[in-house]
This record gives sequence, C-alpha cells and structure tokens, in this order.
Amino acid sequence: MNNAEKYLFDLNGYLVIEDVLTPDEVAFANEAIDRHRDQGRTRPRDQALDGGSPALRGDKGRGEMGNMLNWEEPWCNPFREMLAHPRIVPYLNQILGKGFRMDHHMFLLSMEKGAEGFIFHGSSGPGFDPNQYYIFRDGQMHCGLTVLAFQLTDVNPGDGGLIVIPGSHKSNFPCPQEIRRYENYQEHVRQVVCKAGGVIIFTEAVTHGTLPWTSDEPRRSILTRYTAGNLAYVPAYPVPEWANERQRAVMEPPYHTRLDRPVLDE
Ligand SMILES: O=C(O)CCC(=O)C(=O)O
Repeated sequence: MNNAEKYLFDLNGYLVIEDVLTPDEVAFANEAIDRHRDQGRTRPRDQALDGGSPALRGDKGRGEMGNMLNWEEPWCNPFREMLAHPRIVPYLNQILGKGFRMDHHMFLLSMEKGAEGFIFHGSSGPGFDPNQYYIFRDGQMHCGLTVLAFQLTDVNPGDGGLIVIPGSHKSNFPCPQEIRRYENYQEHVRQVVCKAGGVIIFTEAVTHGTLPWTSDEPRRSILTRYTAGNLAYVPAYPVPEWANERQRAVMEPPYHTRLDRPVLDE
C-alpha cells in the first residue's frame, strides 16, 4: 500500500484498487455465477433495504447469492482465490494488521436495472462501536469490520450501486436522516466508480449504502467482510477441508497473533 493509497484510505474511508483480476478471470467468475443462477434469490419486498426513502426505492429487490466457496471444481476456484488474493493481502495487512481474518462469508450482490438502493448506514459517531470502527493512533490505521468488494461488471458514473460519504468514518455526529435517505445534500455522496476486475475496500465505519441501479448492464459485486485477527463480529466458521495454507490463514478463528497465528506476508 503506497503512501498515496494510505492517505486516501485514511482521508475517505475507502479505496479503489484497479485491475486486480484479469478480463479472463472476470469472465470465468461470471460464467461460474451464470451456471449457479438457480441458487440466488431476489430480495423480497418485505425485506426492502430502501429504508422507506422514495429516493432509494426500486421496482425490485437486489439479487443475493452465497455458498460460492463450496461450489464444485472448477467453479469455486475464482472465489477461493479472492479470499487471500496476493494483490489484496498488503492492503489488509496495513488496514487490519497481520493476522487479519475473514469474518462474514462471501456473497454476491447483484442488481438489475431498477433494483432498489440501500439506506445509508455506517458506524462512526456518536459513541464507539467496538466491532466496526476506524481509529488512527501512533502513525497506524486500525479498523474493525472492513469490506472487500471484487467487481465482476463495470460500474460507470451515474450507474448507481455502492456510495460512500467520504470522510464520514471520522464524523462525530450521527448522519442526519435526510442524508441517510438520500433526500438532501446529495452532493456530499460519492458513487464509487470501478471497472470490472477492480476491488473496492471500505471500512464499515464510513457511511455507505446503495443507489438504485440505472444501467442496462447488471451489477455484480462479490463482498467479503474481514476483521482484525483478534476480533469476530459473527461466530467463526469451521475451517473447511479444501482450504490451502493461505486460505486457512484467513479463516482461522479470532485469537492473538502472539499465539503462533498464521499470518500472510507480502
Ligand atoms: O451496494 C453495496 O455495495 C453496499 C452493500 C452494503 O452496504 C451491505 O450489503 O451491507
């Protein structure tokens, strides 16, 4: 993670890393998803994420699919490789510390044209959330829950999808409801643009959410939440038999790195 990237992550609460996957890798991951389409679901109306905001309302829910790590070979491979991707490890080592771990299981978030948004949420002030936080101390960033989002389709300006309010991970006041609902001060909301193959990293502390999807091309984003090696938000999952050494390292339950915790070097 170079100095500009450290500066930008600290400043904004998120970072875009381009060209992590090759076009062939993106195509293969998309084919794997196409072949397992029947395992996904469209979020039903009674679980709407728009928070009742007309500005975030859609004509359908977002698509969701999990379990890709357990798909049969070779279709599971692109997702297993994302878990401890060599291009990404240096960023997570810097942001979460060595010994970082996968916290929530990976899932696909997909959006067809007209899919609803997600009311803006985040965990900065007031008060301190001991699971989702951003702290800077003694020259070092410290994060709780942190999201890695591999993009399998292009996100162009104006398409909708992931937004952040840059800098809000350091805010001291609660995000006003009219901003969370995207009803006012929209100029402070940044839609995160990223080409297929790129990765977006953001702290759960930054105020973030989703705008309704406007593009004719569907959105596909693979989200995995990581945390520091000593922390767990959800109960730790058993380490699967298929995991190689690198994958095992990020699927360890939470404990101190002092206790011979496997760590990934760069
Ligand atoms: O649309 C996105 O990428 C944001 C999704 C999100 O914040 C969530 O699922 O918690």
